[in-house]
Amino acid sequence: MPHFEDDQQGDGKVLTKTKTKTRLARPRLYKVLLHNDDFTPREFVVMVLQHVFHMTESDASRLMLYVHKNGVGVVGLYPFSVAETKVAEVGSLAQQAEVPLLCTIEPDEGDGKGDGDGDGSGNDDVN
Ligand code: TYC
Repeated sequence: MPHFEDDQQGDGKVLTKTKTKTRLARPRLYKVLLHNDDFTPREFVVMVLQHVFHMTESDASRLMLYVHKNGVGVVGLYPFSVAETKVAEVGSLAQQAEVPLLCTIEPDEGDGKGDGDGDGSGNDDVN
């Protein structure tokens, strides 16, 4: 039974409002990794990074040298479909040029703080 004071219109009817919160989960991101090899020319790697990932020549050269030294490096973080397309583009350029340049995808496990479920709770628990 509604309380007397809830009848703000004085017509015997009580209005109730329902608020619905809709939160979208943060889209999962994927790392695009570039792998070193002993055969692909440095200039070719730089050209691919500029063409496929829209890097400047100096950023592309820096990343190419990092991968050359360390064996692998992260080119960028992308939603899955974008990451997949870029990896395919690199693969197709490498195949045309007959070089073994390898690019792969790996899920971004994020900052280690969780919250991949997008609820702002700081964990990935199912609510
Ligand atoms: N290591 C190659 C060379 O010395 C250059 C290279 C760099 C190849 C980065 C692949 O992802 C790569 N010619």
